[in-house]
Amino acid sequence: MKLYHSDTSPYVRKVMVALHLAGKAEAVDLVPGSGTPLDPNEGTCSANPLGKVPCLVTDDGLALFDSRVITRHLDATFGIGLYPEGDALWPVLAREALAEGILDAALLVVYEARLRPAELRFSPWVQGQMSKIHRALGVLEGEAGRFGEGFDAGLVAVACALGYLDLRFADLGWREGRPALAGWYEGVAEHPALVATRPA
Ligand SMILES: N[C@@H](CCC(=O)N[C@@H](CS)C(=O)NCC(=O)O)C(=O)O
Repeated sequence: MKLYHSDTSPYVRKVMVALHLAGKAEAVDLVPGSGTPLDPNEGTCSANPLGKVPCLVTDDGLALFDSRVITRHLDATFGIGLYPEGDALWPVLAREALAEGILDAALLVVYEARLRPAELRFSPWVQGQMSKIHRALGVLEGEAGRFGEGFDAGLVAVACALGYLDLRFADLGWREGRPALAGWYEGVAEHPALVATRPA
């Protein structure tokens, strides 16, 4: 397996967490694949026309993206248990999508600041993205008391989203007014799979 990778991508981190949980982190070749819409990575584009990491190329040469497709593939291949059977699947997928939405909004804000020329920036649009993040965090705060000890794909995604907020939005203070979510994250952040994938 080959994984187009970036050390700081929270989407890649979800995949790496799944690989660690599967005990397969060593079975994958990590290929540096960072790029942006303005400066796409050639290697990543050769496997994923969207030019985004993560992209997993299986031993059979199948290129898989995006992160949710990859984690699902890893779960099916290695029996990690991230995606439950039956009706229990839907809340997990919904939470995974919610966390992904936090990441999508956060990444757009990061790109806006890094890539868009200052004179073209539109702050209400950025505020709209930040509002998405706050609303989603509010929902997660209401649910965090029921997260429990284990991991599923939704909780892996939430942990990676919160880790990304710590990395790129340290001033946001997402823990303020969200004690249940903060308490859950404090414990889960010490899980070996999260420690091993913590962005430098
Ligand atoms: N929905 C995708 C998002 C992946 C994504 O946006 N990755 C970023 C790095 S954090 C990227 O490669 N961006 C390059 C680009 O947008 O051109 C997934 O879940 O894998």
